[in-house]
Amino acid sequence: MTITVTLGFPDERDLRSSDVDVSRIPPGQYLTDRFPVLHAGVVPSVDLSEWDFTVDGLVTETKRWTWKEFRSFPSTAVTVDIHCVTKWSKLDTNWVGIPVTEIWEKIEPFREATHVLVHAYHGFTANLPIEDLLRKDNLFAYEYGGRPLEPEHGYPLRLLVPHLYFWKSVKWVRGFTLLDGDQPGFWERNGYHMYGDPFREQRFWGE
Ligand SMILES: Nc1nc2c(c(=O)[nH]1)N[C@H]1C(S)=C(S)[C@@H](COP(=O)(O)O)O[C@H]1N2
Ligand SMILES: [Mo]
Repeated sequence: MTITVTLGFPDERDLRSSDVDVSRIPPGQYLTDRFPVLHAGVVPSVDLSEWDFTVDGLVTETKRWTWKEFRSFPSTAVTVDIHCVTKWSKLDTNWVGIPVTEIWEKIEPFREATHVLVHAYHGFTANLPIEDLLRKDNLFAYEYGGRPLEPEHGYPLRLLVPHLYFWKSVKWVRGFTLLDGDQPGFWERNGYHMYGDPFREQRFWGE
C-alpha cells in the first residue's frame, strides 16, 4: 500500500492567514493556494464505458447508473472552503457536479437507514451520517476550477463534503451503501475520527 502526499508542511507559497476572515480557518490549519494530492494506493485508470454508480443496502431497490445516465442529471456549481486533516485548508474552491440530494430523490431508503458507506475504486470507503451526506453544498463533482477533475483529484467523479475533513470527500467514487448504523471506512479504520469535524478538530480516534 502506497500513500501519496505532495505536501507535508507549509512553505512561502502558502497564503498568509491575515488576508482572510480568520473565522473561516479551523483550529490548527494553515492556508494554501496550491492543491495538494493525498490518497492511499494508486490512481485508478477509468474506462467510462464500463463505469457505473451503485446505490444499495437499505433501499427498496438497488440503483445503478451508467456514466451517460449519471451525467444527464441536473448539475450545479458551488464555491466552498476545504480542510484536510494533514492541516492544509483551501478557501473558495470552485466545483461543478450533481447535488447529492438530486441522487437521493431517485432512491427509496428504508426508515432504518441512518448512515452510508461511500465506496470508490480499489475498495476505498468513507462513512457518513445521512444528514451529513445530504447537505446543500455536497456534490458528486466532475469539474474543479472550470476543468474536468484531474486523475489524481478523482477523475471522473468525486464526492464533495466540504464541512468535514477532506478525507470524507471520496475520490473516484462509485456509489454508496445505506446502513442502519455507523461503520468505519478506510481512514477511520486506520485511526481517523468517525465523524471528522474540522472546527472541533476531530482528527483521530479519541479526540
Ligand atoms: N478514493 C479515495 N478518496 C480519497 C482518499 C483516498 O485515499 N482514496 N483520500 C482522502 C484524503 S485523506 C484526502 S485529504 C483527500 C485529498 O484530496 P486531493 O488529493 O484532491 O487533495 O482525498 C480523500 N479521498
Ligand atoms: Mo486527508
